[in-house]
Amino acid sequence: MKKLKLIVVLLLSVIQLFADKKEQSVPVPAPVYPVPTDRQLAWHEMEQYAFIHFTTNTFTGKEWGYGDESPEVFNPSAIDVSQWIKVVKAAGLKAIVLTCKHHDGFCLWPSQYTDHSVKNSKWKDGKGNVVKEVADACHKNGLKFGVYLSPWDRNRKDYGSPSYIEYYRNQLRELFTTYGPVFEMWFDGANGGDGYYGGAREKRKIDASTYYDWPTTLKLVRGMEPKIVFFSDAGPDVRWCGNESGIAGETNWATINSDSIYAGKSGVGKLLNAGQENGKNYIPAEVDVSIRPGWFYHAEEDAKVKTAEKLFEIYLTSVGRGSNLILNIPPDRRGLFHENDVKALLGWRKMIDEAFKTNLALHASVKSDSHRGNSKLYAASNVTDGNKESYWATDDQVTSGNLVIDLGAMKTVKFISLQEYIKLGQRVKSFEIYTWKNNNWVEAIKGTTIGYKRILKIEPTETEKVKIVITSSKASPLISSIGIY
Ligand code: FUL
Repeated sequence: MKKLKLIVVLLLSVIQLFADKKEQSVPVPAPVYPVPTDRQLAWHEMEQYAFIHFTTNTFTGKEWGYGDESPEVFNPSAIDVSQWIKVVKAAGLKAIVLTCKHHDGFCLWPSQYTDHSVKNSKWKDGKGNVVKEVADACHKNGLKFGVYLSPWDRNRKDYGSPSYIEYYRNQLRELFTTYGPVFEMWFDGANGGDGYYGGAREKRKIDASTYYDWPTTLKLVRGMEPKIVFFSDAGPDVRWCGNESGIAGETNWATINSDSIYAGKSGVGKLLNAGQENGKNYIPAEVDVSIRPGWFYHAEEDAKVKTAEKLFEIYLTSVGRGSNLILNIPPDRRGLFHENDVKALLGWRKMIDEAFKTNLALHASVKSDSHRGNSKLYAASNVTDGNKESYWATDDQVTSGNLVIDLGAMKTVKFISLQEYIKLGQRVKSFEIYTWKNNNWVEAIKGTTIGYKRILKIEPTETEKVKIVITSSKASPLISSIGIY
């Protein structure tokens, strides 16, 4: 009897061994190039962070300082960076990108390369340093820190000539060796032409495609900060989404041909917004938008702060479309986030928390019409297992398929989130979502791209089952997660 038991156990183990071998022999899907770099993947996972616009404009009421503002005007009466940090964290934002220098050329740190900085302001008798305060506070409080250093400088006498490029690079050296680590560098493509320029008061035109010699500058910064992501209209790591209203493309490819764009090029808004299905470079879009009409604080806009509801809409058209959201919150003349902004931000956070509190799909049972090599490595259950490294996949050549998620009981569904396993490239070109109603599949919504993340808002629906149909894909679709809320 004992012997028989042993033989059965042995036999079962051998069968299991063969089954495991067979599973492992199913090849991993080949990547669909281009694929994201590790630093882009880490960037995707941040999803949302704060932008902070602060300079002499806050005190002069301008949006674009001419460059002739006296540094003395910069004088916040009650600056408290710890309030910024507290609110940013409470709002669920993961970092702060600070305008260390905007187009007016005024530096928020006492740069050794110019007198046009905090060192000649009244604030703290010229001993203050906003960049240091913000960078230190971010690093101490688990937030990442990012640098915005305007390439266009309306204060500098030599703007437009080669020596200005040296000045700009010196400042980058200064910032990156003193206030790092820096997760993102924001290169603004804006270049309005006219300015003070050391007293010249004229219009200067530069050739944005060549003047800055970006490759050399990026190499310099990358040498100091290897993991940094560079934002500009053209990337190379992260591209502009083509507008400042908080709206990534409904079709949003992270892929684009970067040789057709450069920072400051006009007329490419639509291209940047949608990306290109067959683009040769992986450059996902970042959505920059301000909580107020302007980028800088103006008291007359206190009643025009975006509402929590508007911010929630923006969340859906940015993070919900596979982009990252960089939300600008400009400190006021005290050097504080205004009460109205704080209220809107906290209200917004509450709305996000409530909407996405319970993922009804987590560990729910899922069936697919097929899965890769019949291997459980690629089974449908991977989309609800809460593990971002596992995914459902089809056989090569199978570029459509469906997944049915059984919620186990009637539930009210309002949002559905989808994520592709983008490490192997963005693939899905179109999809449809259905809910089960009166013994029928009823279309709830359809869409085009998914990418890192897609969040769909549907009419609140009572249902027991949800079906996701991938209708077309560049190759075998790889879905790592489905959330139902
Ligand atoms: C634009 C700038 O001109 C605005 O002032 C602001 O900094 C925004 C984020 O980018 O191009």
